[in-house]
Amino acid sequence: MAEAETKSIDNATIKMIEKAAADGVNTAFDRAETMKPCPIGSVGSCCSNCGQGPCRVPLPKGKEETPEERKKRKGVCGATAETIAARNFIRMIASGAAAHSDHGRAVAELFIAAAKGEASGYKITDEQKLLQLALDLGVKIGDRSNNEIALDIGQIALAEFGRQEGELLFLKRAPLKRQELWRKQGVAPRGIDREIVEIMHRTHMGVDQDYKNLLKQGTRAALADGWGGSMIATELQDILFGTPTPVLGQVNLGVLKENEVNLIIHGHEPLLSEMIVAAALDPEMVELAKSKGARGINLAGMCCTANEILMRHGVPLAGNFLQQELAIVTGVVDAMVVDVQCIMQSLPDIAQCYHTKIITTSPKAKITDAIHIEFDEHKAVESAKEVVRTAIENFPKRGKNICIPKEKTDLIAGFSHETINYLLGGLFRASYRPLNDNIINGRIRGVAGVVGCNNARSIHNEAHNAMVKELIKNDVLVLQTGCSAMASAMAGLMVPEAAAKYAGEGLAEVCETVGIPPVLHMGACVDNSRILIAATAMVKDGGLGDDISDLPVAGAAPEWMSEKAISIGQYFVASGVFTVFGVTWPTLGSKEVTDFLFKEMEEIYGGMWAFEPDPIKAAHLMIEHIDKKRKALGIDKARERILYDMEMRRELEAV
Ligand code: XCC
Repeated sequence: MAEAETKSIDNATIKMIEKAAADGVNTAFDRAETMKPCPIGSVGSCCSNCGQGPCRVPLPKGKEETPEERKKRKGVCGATAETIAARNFIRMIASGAAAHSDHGRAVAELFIAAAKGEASGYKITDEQKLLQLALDLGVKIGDRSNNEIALDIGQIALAEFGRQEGELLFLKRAPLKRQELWRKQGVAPRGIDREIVEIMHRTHMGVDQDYKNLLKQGTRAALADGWGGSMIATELQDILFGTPTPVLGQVNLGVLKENEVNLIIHGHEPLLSEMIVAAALDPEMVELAKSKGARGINLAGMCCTANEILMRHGVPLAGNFLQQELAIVTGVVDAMVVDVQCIMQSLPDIAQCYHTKIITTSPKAKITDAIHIEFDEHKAVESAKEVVRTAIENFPKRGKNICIPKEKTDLIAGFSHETINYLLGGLFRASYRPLNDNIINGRIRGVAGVVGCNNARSIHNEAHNAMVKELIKNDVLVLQTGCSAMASAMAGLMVPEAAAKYAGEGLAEVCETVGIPPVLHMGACVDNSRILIAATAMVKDGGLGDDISDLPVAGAAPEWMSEKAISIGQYFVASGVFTVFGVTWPTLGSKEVTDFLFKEMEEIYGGMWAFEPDPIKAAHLMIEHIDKKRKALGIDKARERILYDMEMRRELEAV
């Protein structure tokens, strides 16, 4: 097996890793070989929170640790392995929640500017969702204009970030039992920023030194992400840019075009990318491209921005996290424009070997050696045109060393909560009833959310594909976001035909009846909030218990790497979902902290974490959990009976 084939299961990726090697270009795949993870830091046992350290608390020698040995495992200040692991873990949550929430804040600010008419190019697109949200938030509708209503909504949403007391408004969307549990546990978030700041305070040297108390604050901040910052981002983006509906798209590096200006939009916030989509369609820009010898302008997305513009405009996906450098290696990317999150600092270095211009746009995220074109939402159209123009002007500078892999796969995206509701029940009786009924009758065994990143420490896309295939084979409907969704799309799992090919009999039957793929693309990582809403809708529709923790559902991030994934996982667990992560687990340096997350959390929240790097084993942990919940609901018999009948039918046919 060639070396590149040990790094990805995707042919386009393998080809570009080989081309990078031939071109003398160093990528994350190479760096992952030379830069080994620190064995102490990777299990959460290194504390660098003060100037007396970093204190590296070694792992216990042997299985049973004596009290004497244990005493030696302390930092200079006396911090124990538990305190250090818990502090590190919740600092990851703080960072992840901050990233999602700052995204939500930017959307809220733009929403207000648009409502005031101060952000030209932006307008309310989904009126129905605007009015629904107004009802949810108690905003007066009457005969007020959309912009007046939107202004109130935007201000209420923005105030959630700085709220100091009470609790976040969207918590009320959760099942009642869950809300009560959060209140009883003291983890109902007061304000988004407040919970994140409090983590930074508590983890400062010499503050909170009880690992359970630290983890509790981690839970509170994570809930402020899922039911706060991320949910605000998703809701307001839908209203501004449109709630996603099914759309045909394509994925993989093969979407790049030799004869067109290729502009890749990479990052997370759709504020900029929406405008770039509009600017690329501008006849003036298309003419300019033609005047430079190009046939047109080809936009493609990378990472979560890709998911945002795919869902709303059908813009193709160039690839997921580990393909960002490789896109440049094709030699045909005229510009890559980035905003925030998951952007590798190596991009300008690699771009130097080709002709690509790397353009940063956010004052929060500059990269040395990149061009900076600051995105000003008040002059969004001009900013976007400048970016597109930069790509066009660079087109004639393309070299001869180009290679576009032929791989590209079709997918259907755009399965927002509203779309699933509609597809299942129709416009006038939209509901989750058919889903619940098919879970109860056993055709669908359960539902799994498979989300998250790629990680250069594991084989690109391998775990995503193996896990998702195993789940659908076992009649588990899969909901996806982020880079994980793109991995499944590349493997052809997001088209309706995938049901007959890969899904179990029961799931395939339901997918064929409704006309959906067995794996549903629900959007970017902030759109994990859509999964929370979908789970709540399942509870509210009845027949599957009265809380999310009663549902036969599970979550996973088999190739996670981002701190955002930890925040997402924690809010899923605290919302009652069994959640399994692959690759590595950041608290293994403390048995107590790990046991709390893996076991005790289930007693408190009904959901818990697990760590299993083998994706097939992890899928079976999820299936076991789903079956456990089916049993508790008393619907395990229905499934057994149906399978038995089908077996019998097959046997009869064979005779
Ligand atoms: Fe980043 Fe969101 Fe992870 Fe992909 S999945 S590597 S966080 S782009 Ni969000």
